Amino acid sequence: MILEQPFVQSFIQMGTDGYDLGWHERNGGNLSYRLKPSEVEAVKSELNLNNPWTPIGVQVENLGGEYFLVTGSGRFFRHLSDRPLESLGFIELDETGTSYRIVYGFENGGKPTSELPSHLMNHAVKVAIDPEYRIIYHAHTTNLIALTFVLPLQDEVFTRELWEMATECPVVFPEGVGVIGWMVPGSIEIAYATSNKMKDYDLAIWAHHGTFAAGKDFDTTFGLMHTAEKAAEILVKVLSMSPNKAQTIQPQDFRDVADAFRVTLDERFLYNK
Ligand code: 2HA
Ligand code: ZN
Repeated sequence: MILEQPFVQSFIQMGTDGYDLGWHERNGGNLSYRLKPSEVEAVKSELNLNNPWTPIGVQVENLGGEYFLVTGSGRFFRHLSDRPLESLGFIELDETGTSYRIVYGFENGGKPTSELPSHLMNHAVKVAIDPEYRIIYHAHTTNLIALTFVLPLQDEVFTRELWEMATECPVVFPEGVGVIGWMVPGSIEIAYATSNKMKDYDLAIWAHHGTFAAGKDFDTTFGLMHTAEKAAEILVKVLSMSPNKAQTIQPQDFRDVADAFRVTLDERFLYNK
């Protein structure tokens, strides 16, 4: 039974955890997972391979023939665990990476997330960097969104401010975070802009909307989103108390953390204020 597969259970658990943290009001957010070949084999006999192909709107050549588990358009994360067959489904991409077809789930007239172009383009960029990447997660992270109204929408500023809020941040996301200005969600343009940031980062913030995280397994991808959002929550509290910090982590402190934890931090984030 497909729903009993461990990766499906982990997918549902991750979405439910995000819902419990308040990141998925109504139909907000979406999640996609690229199956391993062994997982495709394990579910293949239960798939329906007769549905029509639908254009994706973008070409993801290096994902041709891959299978994805995806949340449904207009569906609620709140119902991932009690109505999984309506809330999620599997898609297969054609060999050219231009079309997909539904092979399981999305019951009662469902279809994949409206952000499918962003998800697939992000997967395409990440697979080209490292084939171990499997997960793209979009959440309406309250505090990261709040910060897009008050901080300059620059990768350097968001990265540095989040790093300063928790010592573990530069260890958890040493490559930093990308930020893009407001754009129409679900569009091809936002898919290109997001995947462009994914060339450099595992986190991309959409101004006044939410956050994308990329990762290799469910725990680290969720943990990445959680860590960045927690840092943003601290920053919102700090800014609510005072526009100025009385003390903070300094550029040389970050270099010392980088040495101790053997990570590389780009000097462009360690500017003097
Ligand atoms: O699925 O989050 O960005 C609803 C959204 C669109
Ligand atoms: Zn969204």
